[in-house]
Amino acid sequence: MPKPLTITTAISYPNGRPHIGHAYEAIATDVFARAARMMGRDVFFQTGTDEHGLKVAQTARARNIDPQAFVDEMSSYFKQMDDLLGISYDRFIRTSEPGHHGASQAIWEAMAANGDMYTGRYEGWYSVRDEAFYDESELSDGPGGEKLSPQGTPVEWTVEESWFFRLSNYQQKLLDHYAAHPDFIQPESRRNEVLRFVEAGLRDLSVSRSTFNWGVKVPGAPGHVMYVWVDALTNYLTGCGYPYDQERMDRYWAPDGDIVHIIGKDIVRFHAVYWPAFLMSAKLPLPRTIFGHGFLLNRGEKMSKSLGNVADPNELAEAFGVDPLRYFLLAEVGFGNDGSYSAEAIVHRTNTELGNAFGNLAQRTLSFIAKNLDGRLPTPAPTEDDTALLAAVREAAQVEMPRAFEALAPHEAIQAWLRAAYACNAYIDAQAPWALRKTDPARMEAVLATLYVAIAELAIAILPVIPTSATALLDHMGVPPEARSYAGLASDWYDGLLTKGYRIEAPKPLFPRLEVPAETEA
Ligand code: ME8
Repeated sequence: MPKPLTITTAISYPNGRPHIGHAYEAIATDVFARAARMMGRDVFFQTGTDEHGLKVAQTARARNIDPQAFVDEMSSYFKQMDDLLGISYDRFIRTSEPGHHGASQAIWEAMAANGDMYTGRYEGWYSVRDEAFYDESELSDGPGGEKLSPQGTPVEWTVEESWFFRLSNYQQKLLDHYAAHPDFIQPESRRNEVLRFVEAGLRDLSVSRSTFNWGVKVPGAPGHVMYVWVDALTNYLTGCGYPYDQERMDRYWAPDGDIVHIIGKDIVRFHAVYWPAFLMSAKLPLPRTIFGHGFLLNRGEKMSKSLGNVADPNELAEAFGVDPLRYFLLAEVGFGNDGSYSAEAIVHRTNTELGNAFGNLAQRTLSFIAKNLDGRLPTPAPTEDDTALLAAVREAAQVEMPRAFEALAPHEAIQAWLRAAYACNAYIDAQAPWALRKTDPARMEAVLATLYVAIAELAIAILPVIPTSATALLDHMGVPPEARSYAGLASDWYDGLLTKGYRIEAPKPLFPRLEVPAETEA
């Protein structure tokens, strides 16, 4: 049996509405979770909202709302977005849940028991927008001479009583871990950044705040709440049962477990430096991989609220459809790189790839079977051309695609899928079944049966990316649920894919042609 997989997104700050970057991360992680389930794995997929900290507290105060009431409302927009986009999370966690407070206090106490916590006075730079402390040497000067963080956000000089975590004790242990586990930080560029940062030396980390109270209380230290990243990172453990449910921990957070965090490139330091140090200190297992994906830019410009170009994922899904949006985001951008999106690019890719290369292929083939074979699938004697096509499709659908999803390379999976779809198009043009109808009906049957199998396999293999449309197609084709996995396909080309006695009818178009909405035209 393959190991269980624990896979997570970052948890989002609910201080504003979700944007396309949040949607991108949720969709990519959902695709990995769905693909792993189709490989027969026991998957725990968690996402949620990161509700404490100064940023959320300040936004609530500015709106004159109690922080809890504020996050109750804002968190619901993230959950709604996930549900709209078909995100198959097993748990949507909110860090204001009481169980999460308990888990954060438990890891704090475990770190304290290890001798890693002490009190002191913090004096230094803090960015509320990043919820991050920065060293003077990391800052740059803004246009007005103000200090800016490496992310370009404003920083303020902060002085307060605080608890510290002995991060400096973990420098060598972290470097050893990175060396022994080359896959721990991905992609390579992110790994190099982290190595440089840790090699330069680690200072102890301020891990509590005493000037506001919107957070998890530090055990035994009245007036202190935890630095938001301590409780935020602990969300991953909370969902796995820590510290109350050891059986669940053994299943989803085991010492040799397969734990993957999918996050954006701006928060790799927290996940690849602080988090493993906290876990080592608390004597808990480490994740296998931290993957820092790239940023999505609106036509190449960084999105920000002040630029007024934060695309609402709900609006994009409504304009173009959920599956085209999911497909576009993963096909367009090599996972790990930055990418940009525009209405024109979404429309173009949907029409050419989903519509022409795959949708029309399915439409033509199934209509032909409905019309000329009375909806029945024959069991033909395949020729070399047929087996060559099916071998190519099967290699893509059953070998390359699951392998690429496992390697967190969804764009490679989609490329393999598209190559196979183009091979099917070349095959249908070369075999010309419409001409065979009169000249060689037996051969026509073989061609149609071959195409049926190829399309079914391609629809199964792309299920993680476009679950709604691929499911609709498979239902229409009469492909039984047990065949819809990377493991469960029939060994014989023509057997097992069609439910016995099922009659195929002409389908409706799978991917209606999209137009660029008028207001976004240049
Ligand atoms: O960082 N493109 O929350 P967040 C792609 N609460 N991804 C983007 C993006 C963009 N334009 N903008 C943001 C936080 N992201 C913390 C995480 S985890 C224990 C705590 C990604 O709401 C970002 O990199 O600012 C992060 O992975 C996620 O969206 C949530 O960002």
